[in-house]
Amino acid sequence: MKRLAAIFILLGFLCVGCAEKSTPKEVSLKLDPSKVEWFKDAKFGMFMHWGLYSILEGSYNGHTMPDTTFPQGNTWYAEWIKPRLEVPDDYYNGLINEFNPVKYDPDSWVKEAKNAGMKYLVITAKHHDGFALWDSDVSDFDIASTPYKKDLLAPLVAACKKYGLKYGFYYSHWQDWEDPDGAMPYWYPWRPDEDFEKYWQRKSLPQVKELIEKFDPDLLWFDTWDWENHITPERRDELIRLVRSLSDKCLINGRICYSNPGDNIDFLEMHDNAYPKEMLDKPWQTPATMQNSWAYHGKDYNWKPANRMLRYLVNNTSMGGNYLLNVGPKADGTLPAPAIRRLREMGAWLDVNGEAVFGSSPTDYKMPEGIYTTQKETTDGKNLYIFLTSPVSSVTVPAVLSGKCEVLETGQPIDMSVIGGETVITLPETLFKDDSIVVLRCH
Ligand code: JFZ
Repeated sequence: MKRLAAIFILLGFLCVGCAEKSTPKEVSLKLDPSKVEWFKDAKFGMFMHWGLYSILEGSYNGHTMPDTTFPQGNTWYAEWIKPRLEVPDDYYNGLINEFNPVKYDPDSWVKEAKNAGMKYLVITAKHHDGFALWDSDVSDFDIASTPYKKDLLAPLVAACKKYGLKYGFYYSHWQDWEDPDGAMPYWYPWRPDEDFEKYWQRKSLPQVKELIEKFDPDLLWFDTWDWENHITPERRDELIRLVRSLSDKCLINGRICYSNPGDNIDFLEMHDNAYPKEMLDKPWQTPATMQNSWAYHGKDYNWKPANRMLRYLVNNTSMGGNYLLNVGPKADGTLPAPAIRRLREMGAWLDVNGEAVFGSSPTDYKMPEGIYTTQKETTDGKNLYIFLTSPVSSVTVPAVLSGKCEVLETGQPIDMSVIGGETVITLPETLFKDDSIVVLRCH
């Protein structure tokens, strides 16, 4: 009898233990909608892929990605080098002894982002390889185990605060190639669900908790895709509940469970480099690369021109979405020169045209290909902004505009005439002096 009582008491204690460990059930899975406003106004953010893979720069043992001599090698994504170019575990995980970003200067990173017009920054706190950029209490596969030793996230967060940028973390909650129970790419044996559960409870959830408690992020960027995966609606909600219980502001993206994000996420994440041609019923963003690869790839020369990236930004703005543009820093902590030049070009354009982008909202005008519109209430009334991405001789707006029209950059007056219920704007040929996007402000 005594023994039975003792067992009951013990069970009681265990239960209290589990209640403490798991998160309170009564917490709402929905975030206060006002907390998403900054995101909707932000339009432009910086994504950063940085980790052990940055050391390899897309090449290993004489092979460079993409390399079709490997069955799974046909991709540019340098952060995927380990499974794709079949880098042995020991070699790859041993890179932890080499990662030493002595030139890391987060102040200069955030300054570049700020000058480019970006309003938030999202960095890979942990990518699929399992390596944590902060000093994690949960796993030793982290920055503290490198020669550099020092946490990389706290100084970045401080710089974001200094320059007024919101900040968030990419956290690979599903794939983890270092943890013995983490999910692996689809061509590996399927990780049994009960094993995955161990990783989930031992590393994934605790590291998310750690990230929120240590750094108080504005956003968490989770990643799954269309393959069969371990993130069931139950696990998805368990993770959402954890985030909500620890933060009343942290946004969660739709890729937490790509094919079934549910109603409690805060914004949708498009496919990589995918630009919707229509409005969506939730806030959204496109994660986009500057090279083909996310992580810095030394032989990926496919740098997109700044002007094209501005077009993507404008497309998304006109559809109510954001553009999260990626920069892959080098392993030494510096930003690649081609990335810096593009950021500065984009920033220079936004310096004079940002009024038409930031804080604007979409219109419901259907415009011809290559012409985009936004609108905004300003002190002198409601402005319509028209983005011309290539030379045209006239634009017809399906509305009556009674005020004036001018080129936003120069103030050059532009002729408008109302015909029927429409307004025809006539553009001089001399307007298109180079291939940059011309913005008109009309009201
Ligand atoms: C994922 C990662 O695997 C990749 O390394 C990078 O971090 C990127 C931002 O996200 O890649 C994906 C995710 C989803 C799809 C494609 C690539 N998808 O749904 O097609």
